[in-house]
Amino acid sequence: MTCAVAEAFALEDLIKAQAYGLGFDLVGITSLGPMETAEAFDDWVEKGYAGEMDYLPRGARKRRDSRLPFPGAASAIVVGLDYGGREPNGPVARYARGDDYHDVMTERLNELHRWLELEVAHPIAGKAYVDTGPILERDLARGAGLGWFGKNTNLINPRLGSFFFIGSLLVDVDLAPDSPFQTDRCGSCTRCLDACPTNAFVEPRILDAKRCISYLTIELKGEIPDVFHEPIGTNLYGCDICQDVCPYNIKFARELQEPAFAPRDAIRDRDAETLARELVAMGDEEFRTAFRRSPMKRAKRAGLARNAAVVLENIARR
Ligand code: B12
Ligand code: SF4
Ligand code: SF4
Repeated sequence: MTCAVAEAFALEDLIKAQAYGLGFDLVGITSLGPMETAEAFDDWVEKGYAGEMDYLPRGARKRRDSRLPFPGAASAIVVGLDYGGREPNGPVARYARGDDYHDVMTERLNELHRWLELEVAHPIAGKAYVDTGPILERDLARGAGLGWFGKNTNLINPRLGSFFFIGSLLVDVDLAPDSPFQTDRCGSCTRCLDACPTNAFVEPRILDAKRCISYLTIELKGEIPDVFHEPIGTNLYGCDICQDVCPYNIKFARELQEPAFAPRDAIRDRDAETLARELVAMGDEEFRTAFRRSPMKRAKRAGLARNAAVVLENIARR
């Protein structure tokens, strides 16, 4: 766009307008460089809190400095996409009920990239990341002004809560950065720490992932240790408890707007018992069809059947 109206606005404003137009709920810009929380990340890995997620220490060098994942990049356009915190609680965490957010957001960030090239009328080297590279995304998003690190470790926006995904477009253009989000708005609240059924928080903002239901039901490859069976309750895939109790979500969580994240047929309107029984009985082909483009594929059929068995054990115990 080279009309007089566009010339009256800074490129950063046009980028944000375009990103909102593409459906993102939050947009900010940050310069790339050494990450503020690099040391916290190293400590976390060193203490063994990453469990079996070997890709985290493997990418540590790049995670420490956001200029490294995409050499030549100078700025990040960081976006947030809401996934409907007002949706009812259920056996599958809200983030995983519809299409895979990696695909949905990467497509849109690529569209933003193409638009930017047209806008400046020359090629721009850049790459979209949505949990698809060695980036400390919450740190990047805080740097772009999107929110603060809650005691439950989630990035919280004061007007949206925390039920949003983070994505970024790294570009080789020096854009004027937004101010980082400076304040900690958790105050003396400890609701999330108190509500976690597996006591996964070692201290505020430090999560031992090995104890987190999200890790146990999604990332862990082997058997779930017995000690966690009962606390898992009816959480079949992921967990939203430490977000559900957060006052910022209670007040600001939104109705689901993004059709791509609407629950797919295979899980819609199922209580935990029905869904668990259906998953245990599912064959390979049926599983592939039911969970095509779903984040739930990550746990594979065997992982979901393992989780379902734990949930059924808990229901039988009632
Ligand atoms: C590994 C991982 C997990 C692991 C570990 C989570 C964790 N808290 O570390 C598991 C499998 C448990 C997990 C679970 C979930 N995840 Co996850 N996960 C990631 C991933 C791939 C890396 C996170 C990471 O680097 N962890 C290492 C620790 C050290 O970092 P951190 O917890 O993010 O903490 C940062 C800050 O809190 C701060 N910090 C740490 N210590 C301290 C101490 C002080 C004093 C201060 C001030 C700051 C501070 O620095 C850290 C590094 O930047 C990111 C994507 C990405 N590439 O970043 C998604 C990501 C963090 N996950 C996400 C989501 C949605 C979830 C779940 C909600 C899914 C669910 N419903 O089941 C849960 C939430 C559980 C929770 N309370 O965090 C979103 C979070 C969006 C948001 N608004 O925050 C992300 C950003 C993916 C995305 N692109 O949207 N996840
Ligand atoms: S996601 Fe669930 S298990 Fe994990 S820290 Fe939050 S409340 Fe605890
Ligand atoms: S529940 Fe309270 S302490 Fe936890 S993240 Fe929300 S405001 Fe912060």
